[in-house]
This record gives sequence, C-alpha cells and structure tokens, in this order.
Amino acid sequence: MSAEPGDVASVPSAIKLVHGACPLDCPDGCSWTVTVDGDEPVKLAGRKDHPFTAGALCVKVGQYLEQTRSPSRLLNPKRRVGPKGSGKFEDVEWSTAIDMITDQFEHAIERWGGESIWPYQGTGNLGYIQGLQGKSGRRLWNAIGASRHDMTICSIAGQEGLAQSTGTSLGIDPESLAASQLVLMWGVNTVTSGHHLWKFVQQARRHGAWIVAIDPIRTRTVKLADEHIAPRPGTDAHLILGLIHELVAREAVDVDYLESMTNGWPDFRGRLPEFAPTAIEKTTGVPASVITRLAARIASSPPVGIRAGMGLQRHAGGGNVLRLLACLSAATGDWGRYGGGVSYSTDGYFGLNRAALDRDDLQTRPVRGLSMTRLGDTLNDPNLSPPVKVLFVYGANPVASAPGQANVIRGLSREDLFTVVVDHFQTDTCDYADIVLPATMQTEHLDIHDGYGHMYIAWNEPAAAPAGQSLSTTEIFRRIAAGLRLREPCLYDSDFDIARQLMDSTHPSLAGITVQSLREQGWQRLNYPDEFVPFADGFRTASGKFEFPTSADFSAQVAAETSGSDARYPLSLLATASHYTLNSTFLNNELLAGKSSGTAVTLSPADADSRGIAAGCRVRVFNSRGEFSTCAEISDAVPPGVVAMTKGSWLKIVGGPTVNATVEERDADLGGGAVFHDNNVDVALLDRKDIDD
Ligand SMILES: Nc1nc2c(c(=O)[nH]1)N[C@H]1C(S)=C(S)[C@@H](COP(=O)(O)OP(=O)(O)OC[C@H]3O[C@@H](n4cnc5c(=O)[nH]c(N)nc54)[C@H](O)[C@@H]3O)O[C@H]1N2
Ligand SMILES: Nc1nc2c(c(=O)[nH]1)N[C@H]1C(S)=C(S)[C@@H](COP(=O)(O)OP(=O)(O)OC[C@H]3O[C@@H](n4cnc5c(=O)[nH]c(N)nc54)[C@H](O)[C@@H]3O)O[C@H]1N2
Ligand code: SF4
Ligand SMILES: [Mo]
Repeated sequence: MSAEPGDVASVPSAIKLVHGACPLDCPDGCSWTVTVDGDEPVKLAGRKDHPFTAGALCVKVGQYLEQTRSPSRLLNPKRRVGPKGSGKFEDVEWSTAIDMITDQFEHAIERWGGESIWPYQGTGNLGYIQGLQGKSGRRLWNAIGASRHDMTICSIAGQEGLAQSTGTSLGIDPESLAASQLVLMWGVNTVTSGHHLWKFVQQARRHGAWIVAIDPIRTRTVKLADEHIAPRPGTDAHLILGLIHELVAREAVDVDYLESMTNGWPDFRGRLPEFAPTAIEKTTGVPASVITRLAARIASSPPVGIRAGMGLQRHAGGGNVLRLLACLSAATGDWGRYGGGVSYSTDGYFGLNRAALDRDDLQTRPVRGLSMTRLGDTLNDPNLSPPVKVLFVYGANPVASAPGQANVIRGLSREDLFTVVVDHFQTDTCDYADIVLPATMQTEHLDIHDGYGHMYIAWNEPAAAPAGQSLSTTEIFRRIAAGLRLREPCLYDSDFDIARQLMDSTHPSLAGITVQSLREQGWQRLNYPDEFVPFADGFRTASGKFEFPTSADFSAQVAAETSGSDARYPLSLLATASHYTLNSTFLNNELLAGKSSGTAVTLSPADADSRGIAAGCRVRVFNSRGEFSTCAEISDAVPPGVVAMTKGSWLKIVGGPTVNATVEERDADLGGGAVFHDNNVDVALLDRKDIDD
C-alpha cells in the first residue's frame, strides 16, 4: 500500500508527499499524490481515498514524470532564426522574449486595436489557474481588449443541444450510472477516454443492469459491454427517433411525467410516425429488430442511464443528437429518477467564483469572438477587420489538432503574423512561432481542478522547482502585463491570491470547502445531495419544463444529419481518442507513441479487398480537402464504409500531413462545434510494403 499525504509516520524524512491533480483534458480529473525525494518528484500515485480516482491513474500519466524530465523538454525561451516552419530557433533571455512580445502587442494595439490579438488557448491544461477552466490569462486579455477565444473544438455542440431542452449543459452525476438498470454507452469510448467511470458501470452490472454500447466501431468499451449496436456514423438522431417511436407504439412513454414536466410533447410526438424502425434501418444500418428490442429493454428497465460522449457530437448534426438523447430520457421520465437521464459533462456544477477570476469588468467594450476551429479560415481571411496580427498560442497544438491542417499552416506561415507559442515541447505549432516560451508542468505550479466527468474539486500543490527557465502560465502573463506597463493591480496577483479569489464563492456547491480545507485534504466532493437528481424539481429552462423541439427545429435536425456526406468519398473516417496518448500530448513519448497505432488506418476486410489493400500496405487517405499517407491495418472491428484511426499525430514525427489535413473547417449545427468525425474520405494503395521493413 503506498503512502498518502498525512501518513507522515510511514515515510522516511527525506521523502515528502504532496497533493496534486492531473491537469489533462480527460473527464476523470484524477487526484494524485506526488512522492518527492529530496527535490525530485519520483512517483505519482492515484489517491486511493478518492471515490472516482480510486487509487489508479492511467497508462498515459504513468509516463508523466518521464515527460517532465524528458531531454526534449523546452527549458529556455527561444526566438526564431529560420523561416517559419523550419524549427530553427535560438535561446534568448526571458527579458528579451518579453520585450519582443510586448513591442508587438503595443504595435498591434496602436495600429489595429486590441482585437488584432488572438489568445488561442487549447486544452493542454484544464486548471482554473494555469489552464483552460479558468481561461488563464483572461484578465490580461480583458485589460488589453484582445479578441475573445471561442472554445469550439471539443464539446460545445452537445452542450448547446442539451441546454436547448434542459436549460443547461449539465447532465446527471456520472456516478449515478451505478444505479441504472440499463446503461447506454452512446458514442463514447469510456474504457479509453475516461476509464474511471467504468467501475460504476460494472457496479450497475453487478446488480443486474444490461450494458449497451452504441458505436460504429468495436472499441475497447464495446468489447466489455453486453451488447453492441453499430449505427452508421452521423445517424444517431434517426436511431433515437426510432426508439422514441417504438416507445410510443408500446405505450411505454411516461404520460404523467410528460404532462407535468415537459413542453411540446404533442407536437414532437406528431412527427414520430415517419421514424418507424423499418425506415430507421435504412438510414442507420441498424436492423429494425434490434431497434424494437432495445426499445423494449428501455421500456422495461428503469432507470435508464445514458453516457453520451463528445465523440458522438463531432458531426454536422451533433448538437441535436444530444438534444434528442435528452428527449429520450424525458419520454421515459428517466430524468426524474436517480440512475436515469443523460450524463455528458459536469463542468458547470463547480460553483467557483469565475467572475473574480476572469475580471470581465476590465473590458472597456465588447470584443469579437474568434472560433478555435476556424483558425485557418480566420488567419487567411483577407476581409477580416481588424486582421489577426498577433497569435498567442498556449496549451494548444493546432497544427496537429485543428481541422483544415493545410489552411492552418498557410495562416501560421504569414510573414506579417507574430506568433507566440507557450508549451512544454517543441511541437509542430512551435515550429511556426516567432517566440517559443517554456511552461511549467503540473508538478511545478499551483492549481485548482475540477473534472468534467465527476463532482470533486482538487488542489495541486507545487512539488518541485520549475524545470530550467520554465515559468508558470500565470507568471508569463504577469511579466507581459509589467512589460506593457499596465496599472491594474489584479494583473499582478500571485497564484495563491488567485486561488483565494476563485474559492471566495457563496455557491452552495462549495459550502464548507475553503482554500485551507482543500489544500489540506487535496480533494473534496462538491455539496450536492447523495442520490442527486438534477432536475427533480424542474428544469433550468425559462418555463422550468423540459422543452421538446418544435416542428421547425425538428426538420432542421434531421436535415443536419446528412449535410456533411459526399458521395465521391465513400468511407467515413473516425479519428478518435487513443488509449495511450491524449490529443497530441504524449505523441512525442516513444514508449506511448509506440504502443498507439495512431498513425495507421484500419479498414474493414471488405473495403481493403475491394481496393487491393493488404495489412501493412502504405496507403493514401484522401478527399477534396487534402490527404495523408500511412499504413493500413485490416480488422472487422470497423464495418464496411467506415475507417478508423486515432487522433493527435505530430507531422514532424510521421513526416507529413496527418488526419486533420482531411477534416473540414465547418461548423456543426449548434455552437460552432467541430465536425472531426464527419469526414468522408477514400483510401488507395500507395505501394506494397511490409510494415516491418
Ligand atoms: N486516452 C485518451 N483519453 C482521452 C482523450 C485522448 O485523446 N486519449 N481525449 C480527451 C478528450 S479531448 C475528449 S473530448 C474525450 C473524448 O472521448 P470520447 O467522447 O470517447 O470521444 P471519441 O474518442 O472522439 O469518440 C468516442 C466514440 O464515438 C464513436 N463515434 C464517432 N462517431 C459516432 C457517431 O456518429 N455515432 C456514434 N454512436 N458513435 C460515434 C467513435 O467510434 C468512438 O469510439 O476524451 C478525453 N480522453
Ligand atoms: N481528427 C481529430 N482531431 C481532433 C479531435 C478528434 O476527435 N479528431 N479531437 C479534438 C479535441 S476533442 C480536442 S479537445 C482538441 C485538443 O487540441 P489541443 O487543445 O491543441 O490539445 P493538444 O493537441 O493536446 O495540445 C495541447 C498542448 O498543450 C501543451 N500543454 C500542456 N499543459 C500546458 C500548460 O500548462 N501550459 C502550456 N502553455 N501548454 C501546455 C501540451 O504540451 C500540448 O502541446 O483536439 C481536437 N482534434
Ligand atoms: S489522463 Fe485522465 S485517467 Fe489519466 S490520470 Fe489524468 S485524469 Fe486520470
Ligand atoms: Mo476534447
């Protein structure tokens, strides 16, 4: 049994145990203990007393400390000395780097206004102080009137879809799935993308629940489920409507619930006849008999818990799929039962004092928003006014992770664009920077964390000195503020001050949770009742009722499902979460990257045969937007018409464009979300070559 902070008696005196939390973009938001020997963190262990973490981290974070010590870690500020993209840099002092940045900021603000600066923040770190949850740096961006960065790359379409029906993007507490009688793992590969939830699903199974995974691909999660339903990608709205149609036909909808808690059911119900299972079979590829059998299970197994993934909504109609899933739970009355309803993201349950953190009051006028997934289009738009002249990238690697890869690179290559990238490693995006700045890693800075798949808040105490010359993100912003000679005192608050302001909240979720208690304990559960049913007393809509889509919404939804298809490219490419890496993070770790088959594309035997492709062949994956080359794998885990790979490869490691060269910069139906999984391609043989050569 490994020790935890507080077990001081059990550890030698040179050893320190420090509370921490994982900063990565993962729903599980693990709490960990860092063992520090002298000055050196030597071990990370998941907190055993944390109900969600339960003593385990994951295979990726097993390499986190190795990453902090990696010989390729960025340790100095750098200035570009070769052409953009060449990756040629020289070390400079911090003062030189900050002077160069503030000169460019001042020039851009004077000539084009603050909105010519785009603070492009990614999901590399989700902390409230150093990372995305608190939109680190927002105070500074507000003070200088920079453009607003709209975080559209990941989950927004689904959040908006849920909010249209329930008034909020919040779903149920994922832990409540342990009380479900039927669990639908819908477009989510939990065993890979957030494995800690699986133990709650297993609890449900131990008391007799049936687990269905709904995914075009036979993933790790599918293999552990009781049943697999494989719709064609991007057809889930039809599948859900088919199920609701069947529930109505079986008189299995909860009439009392619909009458008392919802609006718009009669109109919605009136549209259902066109979604009979036989029609749905044609659209989705799911046999009508499977749809009727699942509807029968839904009718007979309350509570029905649905875990919806972000993968599900990376499609043209993705926002409305989440909305319709919410409708399924309303039709059965499941929102009213513990263990019933939809789980998506618990983000908004954490009632921290964001106003004090963000300081939007520093803005002197409203600013425009720029969408994260339109980076290429925005940088290349000749009519944009003001143009983007300064791009400040932090916690992001858009050359690898954003859609429209060639367009992004074209934009980043603009000679008149001044780009700063703050990171831990010399990523593909760093290669296009004018200045690269080294950031601290999680063992080296202070932060506060939530988890978007649970209800626990966590403290991350610095456990070691910053590596090399690296600085925390907050310190970088303090130095830029000083370089700009800004007077606003809050721009110079210490990390601890920021923590205090953030926790200074009257929100009931934080009752009894203070900086002191959190720092002492490392994690605490938010104050929500046991067996929490979020909408037991009503929904967060204006009417207080669940809102079914109107007839007009309904038609738009169904149309959106097919808007991205392109008959010239018959294969749907799904580039999803890899078990061994996270987005483009860890792809430079040879051990993890070596385990991940992320660079290979998997075809069904039928699609491989018809193209003359054998396992190990080099192939071209292409569409009208771009192409990349890779190795083929063949497996019946993917159905005909679908090809699969994992996301995140670095161009400089694979030696050319990657999957996002084929993904379009196009908005989903709601919130301007990204459509990564709505990507039609074809695959052709390049040359026959054994993968082991
Ligand atoms: N190990 C690991 N963990 C991660 C990440 C990672 O890269 N690696 N990424 C993190 C991030 S940023 C996020 S947002 C989450 C994402 O985690 P998930 O929500 O699990 O998202 P994806 O892996 O994109 O897709 C999940 C599943 O959706 C399926 N899918 C795709 N299209 C459709 C569809 O139209 N219908 C249905 N029913 N299913 C579909 C895919 O085949 C895939 O198996 O995970 C986080 N956790
Ligand atoms: N084809 C395809 N593409 C996808 C997806 C997909 O499903 N398919 N998924 C999308 C999704 S869901 C997401 S969320 C995006 C993620 O895309 P990004 O937000 O670009 O995330 P990463 O690619 O992981 O890059 C994060 C970078 O932040 C750095 N970093 C980590 N911590 C810190 C820190 O504290 N400070 C600073 N300055 N840097 C730090 C890491 O080293 C890393 O280089 O990718 C998207 N891209
Ligand atoms: S990546 Fe996810 S599962 Fe792994 S340690 Fe971090 S929060 Fe936990
Ligand atoms: Mo994401």
